[in-house]
Amino acid sequence: MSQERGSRPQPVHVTVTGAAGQVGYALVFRIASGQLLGSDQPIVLRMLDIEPALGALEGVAMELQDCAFPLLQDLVVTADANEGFDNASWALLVGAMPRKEGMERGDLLAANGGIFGPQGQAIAARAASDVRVLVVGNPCNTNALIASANAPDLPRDRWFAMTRLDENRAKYQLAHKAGVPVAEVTNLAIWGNHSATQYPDAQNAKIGGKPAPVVIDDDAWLRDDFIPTVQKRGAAIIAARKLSSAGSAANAIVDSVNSIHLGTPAGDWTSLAVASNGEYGIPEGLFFSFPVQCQDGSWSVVEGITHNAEGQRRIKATTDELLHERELVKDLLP
Ligand code: NAX
Repeated sequence: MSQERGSRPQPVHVTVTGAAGQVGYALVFRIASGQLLGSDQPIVLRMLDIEPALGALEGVAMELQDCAFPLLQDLVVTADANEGFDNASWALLVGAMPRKEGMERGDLLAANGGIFGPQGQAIAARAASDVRVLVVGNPCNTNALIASANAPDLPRDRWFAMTRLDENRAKYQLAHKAGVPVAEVTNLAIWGNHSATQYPDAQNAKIGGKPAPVVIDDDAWLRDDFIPTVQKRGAAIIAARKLSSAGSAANAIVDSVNSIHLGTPAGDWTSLAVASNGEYGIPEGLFFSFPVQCQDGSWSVVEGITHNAEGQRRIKATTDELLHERELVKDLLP
């Protein structure tokens, strides 16, 4: 961002779709307070939702005004995607159609394709030239595939789908089991789809710099307890709260952008679903969660990680699921 001598940086436009929803509500205050892009970066917050949600969104806008956030330079409330993404440097695609009773996964994918295709086109047409896009609305990997396919001129390395919440969930489980602070758990990658087939990889994780399986020393727990707990944590939260994760999801969005923007710590990595370039044999173009290192605004998939037979089997299962999802939406990919 350009900065004139002695003046504040130019404001960065951040778009949040589905801003009237529960993740949106947990997210926008954190963005406006400076937690997303830093405490000296003014923000223009562009909140996009559908027409029937605009009344509620006006209420969120009033609350944001009432916080008197020094960094919040301007607020836009709109149901028009072109206006919503205008000049955006960050597009956080949270809004999506929830699965309704009796809806098959294919119907859900198609319904969301109807949202993410046009949003991809609006981003390509209206966003800033440095735009980066994080897709959160589910099924987020395949929604990212659809949106990015509808913005063919935008480099694919600008597109991400979120698996950081799964990573954070996994880190907590390992730290709790080992009886250490969560910050001691590093190098934890989620592989594959943000779904119950994801592979949370404790085998290559570290606790206090040592291999997690050595520290935990309980293979049965890692296989039969840890993996399903992480895979099904979203469902456990719905069962307890009668609502899906919102605060932790918003937190993971902030974490994801922080990692992309500020970089990952030396020797560590984070989990992001990105378009595969064939790494680890994953079919080209699938949005697949990998361990990713970020530095100076660019990123790369960490290469050379090995998996045992069970890890390989799980990675194949999540890849097959993503291939199936791609097949179901192939008519939405121009
Ligand atoms: P809500 O139903 O509370 O909010 C969704 C919002 O999106 C609503 O305000 C709705 O009006 C809006 N919306 C629908 N269609 C839209 C469109 N075409 N343009 C703009 N806005 C639109 O859901 P919430 O709990 O906030 O969850 C949002 C999405 O995040 C869901 O798809 C959910 O499955 C997904 N999640 C993904 C996570 C991840 O780790 N990747 C974790 C959290 C969350 O469950």
